[in-house]
Amino acid sequence: MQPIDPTDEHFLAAAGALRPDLNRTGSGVAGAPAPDPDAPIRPGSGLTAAAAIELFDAQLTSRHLDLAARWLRGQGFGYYTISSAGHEGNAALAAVLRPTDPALLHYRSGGFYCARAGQVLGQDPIRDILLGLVAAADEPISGGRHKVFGSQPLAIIPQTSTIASHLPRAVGVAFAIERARKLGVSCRWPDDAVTVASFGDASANHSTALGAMNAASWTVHHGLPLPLLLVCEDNGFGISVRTPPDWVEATFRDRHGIRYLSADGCDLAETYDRAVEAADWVRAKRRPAFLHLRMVRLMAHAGSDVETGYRTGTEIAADLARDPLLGTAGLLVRAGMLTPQQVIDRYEAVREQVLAAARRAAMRPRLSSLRRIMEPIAPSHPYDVALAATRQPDRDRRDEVFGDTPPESEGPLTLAQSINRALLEASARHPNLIVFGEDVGRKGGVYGVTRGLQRKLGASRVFDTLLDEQTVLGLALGTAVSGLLPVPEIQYLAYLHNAEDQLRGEAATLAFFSQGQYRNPMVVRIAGYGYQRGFGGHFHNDNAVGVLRDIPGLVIASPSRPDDAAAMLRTCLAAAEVDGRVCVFIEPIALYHARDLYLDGDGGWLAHYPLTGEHVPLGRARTYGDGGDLTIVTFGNGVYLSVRVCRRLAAAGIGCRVVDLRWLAPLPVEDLLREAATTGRVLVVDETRRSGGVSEGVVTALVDGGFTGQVVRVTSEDSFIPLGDAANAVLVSEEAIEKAAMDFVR
Ligand SMILES: Cc1ncc(C[n+]2csc(CCOP(=O)(O)OP(=O)(O)O)c2C)c(N)n1
Ligand SMILES: [Mg+2]
Repeated sequence: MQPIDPTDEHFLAAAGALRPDLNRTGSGVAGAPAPDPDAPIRPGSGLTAAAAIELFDAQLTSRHLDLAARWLRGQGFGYYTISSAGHEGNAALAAVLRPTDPALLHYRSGGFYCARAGQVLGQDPIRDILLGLVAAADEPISGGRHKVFGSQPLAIIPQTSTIASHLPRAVGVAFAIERARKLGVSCRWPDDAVTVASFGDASANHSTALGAMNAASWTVHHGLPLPLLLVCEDNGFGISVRTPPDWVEATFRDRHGIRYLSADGCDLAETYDRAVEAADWVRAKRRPAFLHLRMVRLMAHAGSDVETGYRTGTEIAADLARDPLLGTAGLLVRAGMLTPQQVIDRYEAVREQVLAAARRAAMRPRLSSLRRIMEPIAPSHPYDVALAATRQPDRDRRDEVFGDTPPESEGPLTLAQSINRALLEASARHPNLIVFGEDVGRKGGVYGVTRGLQRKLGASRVFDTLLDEQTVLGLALGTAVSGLLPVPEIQYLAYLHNAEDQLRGEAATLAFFSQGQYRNPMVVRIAGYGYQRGFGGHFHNDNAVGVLRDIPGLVIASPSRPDDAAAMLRTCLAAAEVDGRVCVFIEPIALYHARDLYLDGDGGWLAHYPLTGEHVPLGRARTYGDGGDLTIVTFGNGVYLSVRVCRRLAAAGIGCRVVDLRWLAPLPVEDLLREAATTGRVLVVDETRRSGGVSEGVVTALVDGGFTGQVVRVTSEDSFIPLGDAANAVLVSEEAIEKAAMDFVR
């Protein structure tokens, strides 16, 4: 076969020119004794000749997979051409780790993947990677949904394309290994595992990467263990943008609490030795290290990238001369393990093997059925969820946390109290549950919702994080995929947005891109919505949920009443446990401490704690009243406002019913259509926005469901929330609801 890329051509020419080191024993010269496979590949290195040969094969395989990717693309079969060429030194990283060490990898990890696959029986990395390149339906990790390095048997958690977005999760995974052991609950990874996370030099600048490293430093500073090996694969470029040669070292050499090591990533023996040092240190000390590997990027950024537009020919030639495959071939030839011809023969044999497999892969069926494509997004087993939600909590643990006053015996509770008790109860039902966020520990939350939890459950289960929502969610992602059941808190809805990709891009997609082989069950509690009396302004009254509503598979719970809140929290935790669902639980701040409904002292917004056997099925609404003139459809604060308005409407002779949606996703369509049909008139009361708010979904569901009556909506305005009383001008008011209802019915 003719070489198909300059990298290919260069390797063949340069490998043929390699020469053995005549000063070394067994130097491959005819008649010399055969070299000892257990001897170091180079004096002073811990890498044996035998191991070097194995890693060379992994490197060759990776390279030919990259060449095959270009061939497949050219033939119209392949969809992906970002290569690992120049980064194959990461095979050494796999060699120094265990195949049970969780890995979150850079997209140039072909060498690592092939080397790790060689450590586990029954793996066929050539087939699996090729199936990924052609998006075949039987590709084992994503089933043709995405080209990723991921594998369940190889403990490689697949990554998204968003650079650095896996690093907060990596911190969470490392944290989980130690925390699960401390709590005595089971973990997906062995007790002494090391988490490895790799990324590029340009990615290292991303705030997500820096946030994760900061979180690692913070963790160490607090004396907590964090077995995390960060690996920066520095090829000096982020597509066309240069990273100065000394930037990564200057920036990361002295990170507080993170040990820095570096190596020439094109030299397999040096990479191996430094990686052994780093991995052994992390494993033994349970502290993070940063391994900086200087590499080259061959075959450009991707197949479509013409690098001559931003690099000189001399530079490109200098990188080719540093080809890590050539480096390893040189080690092997110099040690007398292979002759130059044997190197070339081996290279060509792997080419043939990979190309033959590529031809087979190209013929594999692709994903075509919609049902199959979407299957992993929102698994739903309502019966099992109901069982899990209503399962008796461990009695001893429950007694321990509640003492003499179980919540059923407490008398009516506020929303905040009810959620508080539900979290305590959940700790007894789910021994792997952990609660964390900014201020949730000592202070018990800005609004007291988690008050007393840390004292009762201990600081290992209920703890404060540093002030970084990306880290809060990353901890949830990493602990969840490791087997814990995280309940992170985002202090205000407005502050979700700076970390939102961790939910949208990472949490919500994991099951989709791994066919459920990796899941990150969690319940993210978010204090939200407007009408706060104490604390004004937009950011403490943010009412925008559009950004959540369009995330496929995300469960959005929006309790309004105290009893529903506890029961819905049970459901969310059960849906997370049973179906691996990612749930967002939006708590209306303005109702946290509400007690009365119509009159001072009436206690109309308090409720008794639900009995253990009660839960609220996903996507089921609740109706208040049975009036026949008008159906008000609402949620959150809208329930409180609408129920009050209803009483006034009743006095005016208008019979209303108020439907509390309770779930903003999935919407309770069946209940909605039934209640709408009963009156034939629907007034949607939506405290979020007129555009992108919940009401758009409700109206659409009515139309889709064939509702033939009339629909009107009152919503908050498409505005940010101003400070003080001006807020009332943009938020839905009782007056607006009442007027709309009157106009509608009369
Ligand atoms: C958050 C984000 N922004 C932009 C991109 C587009 N992009 C993909 S790779 C890349 C460069 C990454 O460079 P580096 O981290 O050095 O990795 P390398 O490709 O050099 O190995 C960019 C900008 C992305 N994937 N994610
Ligand atoms: Mg780079």
